[in-house]
Amino acid sequence: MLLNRVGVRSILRNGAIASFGFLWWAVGAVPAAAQGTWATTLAARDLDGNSANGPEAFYDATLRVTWLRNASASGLVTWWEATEWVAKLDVGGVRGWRLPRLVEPGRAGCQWGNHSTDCGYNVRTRTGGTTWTELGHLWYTTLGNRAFFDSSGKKEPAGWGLKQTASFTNIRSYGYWTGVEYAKDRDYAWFFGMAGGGQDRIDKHNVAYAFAVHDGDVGAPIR
Ligand SMILES: [Ca+2]
Repeated sequence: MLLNRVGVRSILRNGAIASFGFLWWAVGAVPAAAQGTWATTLAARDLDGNSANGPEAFYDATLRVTWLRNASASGLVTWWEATEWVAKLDVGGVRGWRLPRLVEPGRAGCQWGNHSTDCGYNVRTRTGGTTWTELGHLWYTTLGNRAFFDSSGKKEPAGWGLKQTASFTNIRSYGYWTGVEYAKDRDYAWFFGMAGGGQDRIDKHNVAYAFAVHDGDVGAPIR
């Protein structure tokens, strides 16, 4: 359990390790067929008044939010820098972006596990009308990716990793900030690891990417 977390953190901190690990683990792996919902739940949105240059965002009909298409526009930033970047973000005149949300189910703090918790892999993403983790829902449900550990705790199941990115650009196999501080220690914030589907908290001084999201449906449909 401890090793899992250390692994996630070393991947978050060091892109070289992430790249090496990703390639190494990919050897002999059987790619999974796309199983995400993106073809029916994500809709292209134009934000810059130019549909010829393609969409700048995707409306997520399940979460009722709009995701910025470029998933690494922030660069690698601390949590405070991510918060500042997203608050100032202006895409074709559209402002009001935020970092992804996360709601801790049950008691405060990380309850580590491989299934249906807030911390670890195969985390609880959405039940009833409650979205527990927007990034987790995007990675597991919308894109259809498989985690580094399956729900029974088996390591490196076939097809694990960031295999599906739909039509987003620049999704990195790296950590992504949520906007949510870790309630038990506010020097930490929650993040989601795009490399292997892990969710955990990490010191805000680390650098990770920021995925901008906007409430509701903004922009114009592109056919
Ligand atoms: Ca456009």
